[in-house]
Amino acid sequence: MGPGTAVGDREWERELLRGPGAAVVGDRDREWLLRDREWLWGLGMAVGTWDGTGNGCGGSGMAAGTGNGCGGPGGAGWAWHRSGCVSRGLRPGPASPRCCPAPGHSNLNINDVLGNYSLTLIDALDTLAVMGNSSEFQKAVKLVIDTVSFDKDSTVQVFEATIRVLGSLLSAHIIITDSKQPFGDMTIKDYDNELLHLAHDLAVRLLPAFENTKTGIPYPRVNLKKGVPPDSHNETCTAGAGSLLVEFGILSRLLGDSTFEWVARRAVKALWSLRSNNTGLLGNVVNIQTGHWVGKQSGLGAGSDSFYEYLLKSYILFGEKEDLEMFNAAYQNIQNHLRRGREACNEGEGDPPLYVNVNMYTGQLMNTWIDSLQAFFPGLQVLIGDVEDAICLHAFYYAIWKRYGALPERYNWQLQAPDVPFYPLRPELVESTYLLYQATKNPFYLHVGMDILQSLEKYTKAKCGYATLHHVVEKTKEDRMESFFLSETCKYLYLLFDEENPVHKSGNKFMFTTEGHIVSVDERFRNSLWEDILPGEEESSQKSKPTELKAANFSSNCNRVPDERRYLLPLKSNYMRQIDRMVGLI
Ligand code: DMJ
Repeated sequence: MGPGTAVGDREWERELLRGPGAAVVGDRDREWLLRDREWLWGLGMAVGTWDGTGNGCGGSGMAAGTGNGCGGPGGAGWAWHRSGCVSRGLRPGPASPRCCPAPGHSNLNINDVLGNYSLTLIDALDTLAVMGNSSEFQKAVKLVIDTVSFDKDSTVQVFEATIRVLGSLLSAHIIITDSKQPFGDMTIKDYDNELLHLAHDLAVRLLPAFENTKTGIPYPRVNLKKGVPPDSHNETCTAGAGSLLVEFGILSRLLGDSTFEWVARRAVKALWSLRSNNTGLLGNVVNIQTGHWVGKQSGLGAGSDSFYEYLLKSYILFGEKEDLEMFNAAYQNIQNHLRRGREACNEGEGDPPLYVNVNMYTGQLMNTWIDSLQAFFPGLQVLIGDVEDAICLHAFYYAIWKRYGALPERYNWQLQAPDVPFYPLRPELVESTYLLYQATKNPFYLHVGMDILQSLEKYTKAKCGYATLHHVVEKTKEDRMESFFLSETCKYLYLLFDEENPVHKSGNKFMFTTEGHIVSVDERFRNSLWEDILPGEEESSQKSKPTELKAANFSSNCNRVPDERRYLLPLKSNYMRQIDRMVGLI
């Protein structure tokens, strides 16, 4: 029987279903899976019970420590709050909660991501709403209002503070003030826009990063009290500097103050103007004063990922035509220079399509690894309707997941081995899985989600939460749970299985920020109140209807996925096997 025939696919599918972790496909299985949402609730409770009244942090997959032995009385989440060691990130082990190092501490990885401003609590707010848990949402919001202050001698990354903190505050504010209340009653008694004020305060503290830079590209770090540290270096990455527009734009439009959107947009345009004349590609590290590319690697992973994502998402939200034009050009250049392998995902000869890292000026291969971060790209492709291509790249990452039960931070496709072996509970593969399921409704993606979920349970579950895998082969753990585990990984997993969720059923249109924060695609974000007062910007503020969204070189959209493909594997079995071979699975 020839590979790729319908019957071949079905056989392979059955084989797949007999394999370990196979549980889904077919209505009965799906029912069972949906019943298992209770388990997901447990996972969701990783963000719940902020007052520490829960019993035992391990029960029902509960994380963030709500019981004894997890960072003091009431568990880590509570202990942070009471001990003055207000949460920066989470330590899922039964040790004391992670405290922020002293200001100026050299451990940048901890210091300037965690920020000493209740990062995990804030980042998880809208996850509670999406899960319909109004009491915990209201409790968490009040805790933020009562305890969080940004008036701190704390040096933070502008990018991380924007996507994790600013984005979450704005998202929660929008949910609270939405007159339709799609997630149930998420209103807060006597709410006086406190979250919006907090967001504003934080953004003002980030603004110094955009001053004294000759290109308009911001400094990567800023001290919340003192501005840009005197010893700041002048190099930043493309994603860090160029993915601020969604949050800054929302803030500007809610406040009617163009400043924030203006600086973020200026940074995007500055980066865009530095693309190579030859390939149209951008590098990954740039000098903010000279505009010279320090990192000439062009790829879709670390240092670049969300730059592309935000070109498209800014357009979806604000309808500014120039954002779509930049995105379309960037997408075309990516296809021309980064994509390797056969032309079509699901037909023809040759290696499976893969997006590699190249020199931005020549388009020549720079290395043979791919980042786990790049697994977001199929999700982005879904948003523009390039579902066919998305299926292939997603399948590649899923094969890596199957091999290790996690995604190594960097995987070397030539050596078929991890180059950087840790897995910090990143969401990108789940995110793409969720979006592909929404686009295709193919139960295969429920199977993938279940597989991911079971691996998380098996390898990363710790006493007080879910732990970073230090090594995906050895399965050793680190006492660290990144805040994006709650804001993204849990949220996308939950939504994947919750078909009735208001996100899917309320009739509202929602978009996810790069940190997974939910924002309604709302007419009010399409009106910039300052248009009249900024003459000469008419061109850039041209609006286009969402229906005009059409990316360059897209080969399909979700309506074009033929019916039979919805019930078979999304990718022909011979191609699936080819990918499995490529990652050393078979
Ligand atoms: C998140 O903070 C965001 O998704 C960001 O865009 C990339 N990295 C992490 C998750 O891996």
